[in-house]
Amino acid sequence: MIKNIFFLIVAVLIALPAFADENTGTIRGEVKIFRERRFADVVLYLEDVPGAFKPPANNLRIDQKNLIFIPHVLPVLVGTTVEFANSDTVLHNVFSPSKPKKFNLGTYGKDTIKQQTFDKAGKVALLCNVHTEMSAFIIVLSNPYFSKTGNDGRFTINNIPPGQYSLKTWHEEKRPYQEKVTVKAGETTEIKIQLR
Ligand SMILES: [Cu+2]
Repeated sequence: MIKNIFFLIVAVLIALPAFADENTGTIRGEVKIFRERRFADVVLYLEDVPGAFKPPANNLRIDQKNLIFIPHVLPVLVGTTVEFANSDTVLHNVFSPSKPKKFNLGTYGKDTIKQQTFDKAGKVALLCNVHTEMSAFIIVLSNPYFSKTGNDGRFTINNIPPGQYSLKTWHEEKRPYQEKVTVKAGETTEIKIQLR
């Protein structure tokens, strides 16, 4: 009996994404960067998707470990709160001079967590005034249809309402790229991009 219930739950969980996809579409693809071997940390996002979007109930987190912000790039929806942890034994000071969110969390040590809400879209550069080599970026976006590449350059944006959108890229060094993309219900649109 318990075994049957277990299999039923597993079956429902497997079927769920299929149901969710029925009325929405997916954009999947690959980003390559000219003359690079690592294709990580490219943010892909859709512009002008109508609707009101709630930020995630749970905070996201950026850690500071071995004098590095992890992750180096974090795309978030407008209104998202990000926690800044310090896993190092040295003090860090997180601040940003960027227009969408100027802030300074002060200098703090191990196992202290401070937080900041990002309420305006745009690029927020993170710095540490103890370690000038430390840097990271929070890309604040106006809708939840975004993704970030892994080292292999692959990305997926799920559950997109059908329509025509501009798919845009952000990368800390490369010029932005954009392309018109048509999203159809129940279908996956494949995209290949090369950044220069
Ligand atoms: Cu630091």
